[in-house]
Amino acid sequence: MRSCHLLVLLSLAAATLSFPASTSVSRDDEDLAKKYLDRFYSSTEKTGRSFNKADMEKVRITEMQKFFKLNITGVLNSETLQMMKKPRCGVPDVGHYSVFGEGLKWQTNKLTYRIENYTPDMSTSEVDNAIERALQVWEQVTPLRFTRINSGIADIMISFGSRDHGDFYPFDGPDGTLAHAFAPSTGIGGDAHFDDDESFTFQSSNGYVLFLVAAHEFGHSLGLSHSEDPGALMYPVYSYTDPSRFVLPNDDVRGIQSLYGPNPDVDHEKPKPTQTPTPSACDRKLVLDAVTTLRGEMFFFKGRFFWRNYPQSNKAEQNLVKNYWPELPDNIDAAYENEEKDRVFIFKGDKVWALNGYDIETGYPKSLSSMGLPQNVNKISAALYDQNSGKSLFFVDKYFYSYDEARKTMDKGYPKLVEKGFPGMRGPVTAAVQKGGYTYLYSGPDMYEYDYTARRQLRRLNVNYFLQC
Ligand SMILES: [Ca+2]
Ligand SMILES: [Ca+2]
Ligand SMILES: [Ca+2]
Ligand SMILES: [Zn+2]
Ligand SMILES: [Zn+2]
Repeated sequence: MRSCHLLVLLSLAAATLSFPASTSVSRDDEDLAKKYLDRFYSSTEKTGRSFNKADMEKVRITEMQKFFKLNITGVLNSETLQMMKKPRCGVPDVGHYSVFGEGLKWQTNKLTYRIENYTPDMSTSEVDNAIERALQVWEQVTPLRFTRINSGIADIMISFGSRDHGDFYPFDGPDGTLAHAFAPSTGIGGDAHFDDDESFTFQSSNGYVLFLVAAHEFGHSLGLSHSEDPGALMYPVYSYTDPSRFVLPNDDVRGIQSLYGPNPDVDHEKPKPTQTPTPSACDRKLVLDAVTTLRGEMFFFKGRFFWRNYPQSNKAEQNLVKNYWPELPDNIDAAYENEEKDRVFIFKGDKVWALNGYDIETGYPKSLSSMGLPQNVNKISAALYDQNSGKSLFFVDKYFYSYDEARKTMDKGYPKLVEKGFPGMRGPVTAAVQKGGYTYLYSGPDMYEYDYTARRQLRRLNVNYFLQC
């Protein structure tokens, strides 16, 4: 099965899983896990040794945890289930088709496509435009050229259908499989099918952006398999990006060019827009946007990405902000957790969002002044909650404010120079967090450990300290 499905189970995930607490596994979740492993990790069965059933499950779960860089336990825990419930594509990650194989590519650079029918969700011109731009994504970086035909058999036949639609891979109604596509070959090879029980949109995040789904599917149509890079278009999990600002990530460019080579017609004089590369947790020069705890874990934000760090894990898990919280902006300014209220606050510009696990509290985003900050502060650079004193500290470059959560008032005498509260801290504070009773202030790629109550600097560390690099 060289097909691609985007499983959409986000609402389900939010409804049934507390985040990120470990829970016992329900019967429904076990069924879901079995189906997931059968579909995406079936090939592990072909290993030479004979395993009993329980061992087999363990091997497949381990394979999946490896692919997604989860904590490798070999058991179905809530973290693994949570990943299984994310919207994703259906091409197996480990399987006969995880690598489409040597030479599984088109033998010509001139390909035809045909749009056989339309979805009622969008106007025909919107569908035409979305499909054309999705193909251009690949055309721009390769010698491939696509010509549209309106009758007869094209290399890439594009259609909308629901349930049984003429191949062996029926769609599943709303909120399951979104689309699938077949790797290059004659006949059904290259074809892309979209589940018309989904709601496709031109650019709204309320529904599935046809352009984004199609661009991913056409990657399969051209011979690409899945990428483990969460920033890649070919990552198995769907996420929203503004289609008008879409730039093909480097990982996908490398992938497609390994099959077809670069675009010979590209104007080398003209600077090309490039996607910011997926950040590395081990980059010694990394400057984090924000750091916070969340129910015992640590979250590190950088651009479109964040890392998540568990007490018992040995590697920080990287993901897209949009995969967890589709409504949150990228490139946030600051974040902190108020453990008593079980809320995480996320800041960008003059807005603040309150998170309750996966969910964004209703009524948010609110303005910064709702946190007690003065009207003239229109952006903060870092924030933390001091458990000892019950104060929230808001950093605005070299100054900080102290907000009394109990009395709901800003403490008198603020803003103060950061150096007054944190002796030895001279640069601007770019991120901050409190962990295990210690306060950590980041200034660019440097990090300083403080005992805030004693107003004492304890250690100078680096940005990677908590990132399990
Ligand atoms: Ca075909
Ligand atoms: Ca579906
Ligand atoms: Ca920041
Ligand atoms: Zn896919
Ligand atoms: Zn199909």
